[in-house]
Amino acid sequence: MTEALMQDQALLEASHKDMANAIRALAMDAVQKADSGHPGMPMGMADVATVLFTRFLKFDAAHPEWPDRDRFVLSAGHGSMLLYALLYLTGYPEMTLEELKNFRQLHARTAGHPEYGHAPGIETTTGPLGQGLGNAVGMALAERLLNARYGDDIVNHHTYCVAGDGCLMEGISHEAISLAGHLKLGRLIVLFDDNQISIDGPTSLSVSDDQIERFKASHWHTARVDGHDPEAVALAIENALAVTDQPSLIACRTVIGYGAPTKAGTAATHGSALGEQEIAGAREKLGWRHKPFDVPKPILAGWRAAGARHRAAYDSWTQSAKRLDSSARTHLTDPVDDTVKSAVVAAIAAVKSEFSREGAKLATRQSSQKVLDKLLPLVPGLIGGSADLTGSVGTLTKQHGIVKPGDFAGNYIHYGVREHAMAATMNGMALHGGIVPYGGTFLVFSDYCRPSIRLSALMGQRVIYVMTHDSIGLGEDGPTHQPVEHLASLRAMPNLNVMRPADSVECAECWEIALESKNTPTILALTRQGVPLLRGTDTKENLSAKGAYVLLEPKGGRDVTLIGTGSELALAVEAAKALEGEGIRAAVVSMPCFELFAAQSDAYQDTVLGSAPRVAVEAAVESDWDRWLGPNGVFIGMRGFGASAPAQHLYKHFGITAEAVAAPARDLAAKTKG
Ligand SMILES: Cc1ncc(C[n+]2csc(CCOP(=O)(O)OP(=O)(O)O)c2C)c(N)n1
Repeated sequence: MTEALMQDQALLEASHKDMANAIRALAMDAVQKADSGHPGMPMGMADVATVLFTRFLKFDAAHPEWPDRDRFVLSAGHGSMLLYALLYLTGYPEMTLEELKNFRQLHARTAGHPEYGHAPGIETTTGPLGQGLGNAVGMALAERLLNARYGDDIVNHHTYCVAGDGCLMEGISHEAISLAGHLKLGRLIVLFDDNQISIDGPTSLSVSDDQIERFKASHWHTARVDGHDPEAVALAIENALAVTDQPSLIACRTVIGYGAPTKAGTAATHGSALGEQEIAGAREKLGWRHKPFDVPKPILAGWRAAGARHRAAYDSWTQSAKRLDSSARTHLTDPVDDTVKSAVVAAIAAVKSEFSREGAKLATRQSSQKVLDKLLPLVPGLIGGSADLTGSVGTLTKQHGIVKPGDFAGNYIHYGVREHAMAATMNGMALHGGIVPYGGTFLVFSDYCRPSIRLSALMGQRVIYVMTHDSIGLGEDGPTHQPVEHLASLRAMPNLNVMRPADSVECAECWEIALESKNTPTILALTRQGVPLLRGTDTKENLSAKGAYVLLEPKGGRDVTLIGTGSELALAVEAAKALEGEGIRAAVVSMPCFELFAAQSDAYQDTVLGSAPRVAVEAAVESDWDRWLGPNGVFIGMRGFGASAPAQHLYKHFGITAEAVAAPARDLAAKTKG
């Protein structure tokens, strides 16, 4: 018998019931051993997952990196044992039985919630409910975008997402569902674990939405099935696959903790170990008479056969991919390879010297648009968009084509007023591979994206957030629109580069860094108002890449160092000039990115900051500026919310002026001198 025939045979011989029970048993056992975790959801969804993984999901456990695999997203991330059990059973080499036994332990691949990068097969980090659903929309969108570019031979897969009541209660679900329906993402299939239980008890305590009607209203294909009837589930998936111009929702009515003799169907199974007695009862009830973590050979063989079902499809895909030219093949997984990188470096150098030659006063949002115009033809995977602020944030260029419902040839997405889903969708696109997503909104609305920004950072994804109107400098729209605490709160997030360029040259440099930061997302905090060009010379090196650098060094040593970011760097320069007239030697340091500066050597930091007393200026709250200011430093910035007025009046009103910078600098310099 050939290997393929033997596998078919093994899959045929293992019964659906045994295979699903293997998931249930592993989930019960791992949670019991860890004495923490969520057994109810995996036990309830075991039948649905078994049908999906043994009959539909296109994957090859031996080649988890296959770009044309179907994506499986466990949005209900607390049910992580469902995913870990599936990865082990189907034979992903890195998900061993040992890992399951170490569930939730330090350094195990089996973290409490699935973490991207811990093991192949974990397509995204989930746990904050609803995020996975947003990621799945992004993956389904990425698939269509790449399909439009590469064709069916190369990109032709589906995205499946398991979401629970919690995911669908979250606000992000509304945005994500609505966007997916609008764009006609027919390759997206959501399997809703409709068990009517969440932590507090029955969902009737808090929600009475008709989910089917809700999805229908957003133009989804919908179905309702008994989630414990494998044939009904299979038929529903088949029907969903046949619908190509609408995403599909399959509401699977399940029993949480299915098989647990006294706790099934109750919130008691949601988030804690079942206990030895209940587990013994469940083994009895399910007819699973095997020891903890023991999956009998024929059942495991059935599962392993499922993990290898698509080997021939994988092989034939590899043949097709060989026919691609080598750069197209690389860009499928690495959209900023060395060739693209050197083209970007050259383009940025050119645009920087253009900016410095022209010397124009430009808002950094405008400079950003000009930079994008140059970058777009060079980075085929660059996909832009904005949350209904396209004209204001400068994310669209003449080079763009618009992505339309069912038409994915374009490279610009009108996300609508859906900041949260925009961010989660961008995470999904970046995770899918082949795409570098960027999206724009006002910096103040980073709050509306924050849970997803946090996941971009945690997962180390190259997602670029173009966030404009970055201070009181936006003027008349007033304090609701003026970020004051946002820079500080974003800077507090690990693995996020918060970049606030001071002029068009720095703006170009920040774009270059953002594109090269493969494992770090970027916030580009950009101005609404025009800012003067400060880097008229010295444009060759990417000075922003070190996070901070000396813009002006006075002759004969420093009496004081003035540090500025973004639009306020010009105030520092103006103050330095005024001080120079008084015989005070002030250096000016530009600090577009705290995080990159913090990563420099002590020696470099010391050279930039110097030993003279320091004054920093930024139209935002002080927060952790003291790390750069030293013991006697002075901060000039905001102390509370802004106000509605023309920008120049606001700067004066809040005391953020060149004179306000010069005054303490004068005092500090006098103390040093005296
Ligand atoms: C954004 C967010 N809020 C709250 C939680 C905490 N939490 C984890 S699971 C859960 C209930 C989810 O209910 P459901 O989706 O029905 O899962 P099931 O009880 O069926 O396992 C909650 C509130 C979370 N993980 N994420």
